[in-house]
Amino acid sequence: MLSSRILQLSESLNEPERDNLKLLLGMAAGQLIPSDAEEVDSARFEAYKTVASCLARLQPHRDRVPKNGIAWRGRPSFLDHAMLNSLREEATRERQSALRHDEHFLGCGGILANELASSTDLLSLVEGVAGSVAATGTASYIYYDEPGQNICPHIDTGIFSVNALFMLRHDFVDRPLSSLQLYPVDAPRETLQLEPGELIVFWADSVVHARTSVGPGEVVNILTVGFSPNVVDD
Ligand SMILES: O=C(O)CCC(=O)C(=O)O
Ligand SMILES: [Fe+2]
Repeated sequence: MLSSRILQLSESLNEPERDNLKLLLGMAAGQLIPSDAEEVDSARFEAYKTVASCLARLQPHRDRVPKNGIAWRGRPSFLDHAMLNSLREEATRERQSALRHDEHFLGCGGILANELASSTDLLSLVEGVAGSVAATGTASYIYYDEPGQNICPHIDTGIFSVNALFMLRHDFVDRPLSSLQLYPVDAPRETLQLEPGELIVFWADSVVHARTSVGPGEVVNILTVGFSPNVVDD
């Protein structure tokens, strides 16, 4: 099978080469997502499964990743009403300096977001559901506030593997609503509409995911915090 040949090939690569291979597989997987209308046994779906499963199997932490890529979803007990409000206010302030990035705006985490990114509360929640990880300290606000803004299917690459994604604000006038979509290879597609205050912890470097377009009047503000798996207990 092609995927086992690719995995064999990867063993002869050095680390930068392997990272490049993962980048290419991730880009291919993002482009090959079959639409709802396409039959699941289409050639495109087969190609998608090949590249996406190769990529997931190239990750050293592959055995920790659940089939649907989701480690946890819920309202963390440490995130009380006051803290959620303060994060929402900080997100609103940081929106002024956020930069347009493809079809959304990206802002750096402010003081509160950075504190949360290195807090023991969040670290122990993430470690409880995803195993031993190191906080990268990377916290970013993502804003979708112009009609049609979205993120195309992709894999998060680079400095983190586990994404702790907080929904801070979701305002709308009409349905259907924008959602976070996950496209696992061995599990059904996930359509997630997080409530403000909800957190999802997922393996963003192993499962293709996307944000569907916001409609007129719809506003989504997200805070994402990255973690890297420690390899010691793999
Ligand atoms: O908007 C979302 O829910 C997804 C954002 C995303 O792709 C990410 O944080 O890596
Ligand atoms: Fe992402």
